[in-house]
Amino acid sequence: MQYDDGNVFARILRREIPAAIVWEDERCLAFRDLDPQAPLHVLVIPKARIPRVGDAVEEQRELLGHLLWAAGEIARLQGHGEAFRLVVNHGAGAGQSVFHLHVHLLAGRPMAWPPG
Ligand code: DGP
Repeated sequence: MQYDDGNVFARILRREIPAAIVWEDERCLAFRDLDPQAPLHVLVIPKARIPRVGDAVEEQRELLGHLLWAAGEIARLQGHGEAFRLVVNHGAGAGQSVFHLHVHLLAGRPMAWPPG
């Protein structure tokens, strides 16, 4: 899939629109979800232009791991290191609405299984 530079997370990365940022490093940015589904709901996004997780190329394998590592660090720093859930939606059919790869970090309430 082609990457669209006008998507809302690209605009957050360019600081064109505000976000409640909780983490930033050389490879990723994390900020609170506008429509939180749990007491802690953070989106971890790469700075690289990747529309969906399945669009990442082989050279970006380490970056994908970095996003998971950062999510775990954020959960711990936010006081939820013992229980959290990570979700990545790939494609509209799976619930993806913003086409810049993002990892949902959810914590602070019981999590049902299977997910909806
Ligand atoms: P998904 O459905 O997996 O593509 O998740 C997109 C998430 O992005 C959704 O939980 C709501 C969130 N979101 C959409 N627009 C904005 C925004 O402008 N700011 C922030 N912080 N979150 C947004």
